[in-house]
Amino acid sequence: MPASHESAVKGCVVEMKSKPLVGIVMGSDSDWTVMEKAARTLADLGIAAEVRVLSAHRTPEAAASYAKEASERGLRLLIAGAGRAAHLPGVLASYTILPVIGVPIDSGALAGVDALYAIVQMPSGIPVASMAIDGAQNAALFAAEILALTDDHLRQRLLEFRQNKADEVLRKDAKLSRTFSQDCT
Ligand code: RP5
Repeated sequence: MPASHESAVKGCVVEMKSKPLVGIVMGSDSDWTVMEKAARTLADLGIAAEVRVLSAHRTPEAAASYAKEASERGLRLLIAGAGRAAHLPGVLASYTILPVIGVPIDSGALAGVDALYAIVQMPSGIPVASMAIDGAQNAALFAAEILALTDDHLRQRLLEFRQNKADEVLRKDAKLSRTFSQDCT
């Protein structure tokens, strides 16, 4: 990673040396175990991010102010994770025209299907891109793909990420097929 992109995720804080481009927002600190994957992936790709806990229901005014000010503060994208009646991504999207990527969180009784429906079924006119249940890593990668449209270095890092994933699968394939053929002889 280039020195200018040095980063570290420590607890609930993503330390970056440059100004945050992505706001990672979640409805509760109980969402952090899932949303941490988004923070780590952005950090690995050298994308500066900030992390906030803001609730559409418990702190609606703070959530609205955050979304209203996000663009002028220099943020380019929001990733919003929430569980249960997961209105946070939609509420943020209603106050900004920055792209909002929603992460439905499995927070119990309905295993995240409640949050998935709440996030994916936005009324037309106010879009939210919904990831899979607990799909925080893909949210970060999707954000990176959008940012890479205007950043060739980031595009290169994403291509390397893809290649590493492919190499990992090829290694696993080779290992498993070797083990299987040995077991069968
Ligand atoms: C949602 O309710 C949050 O996003 C979280 O997923 C869920 C439970 O929140 P806590 O009761 O753990 O704070 O608003």
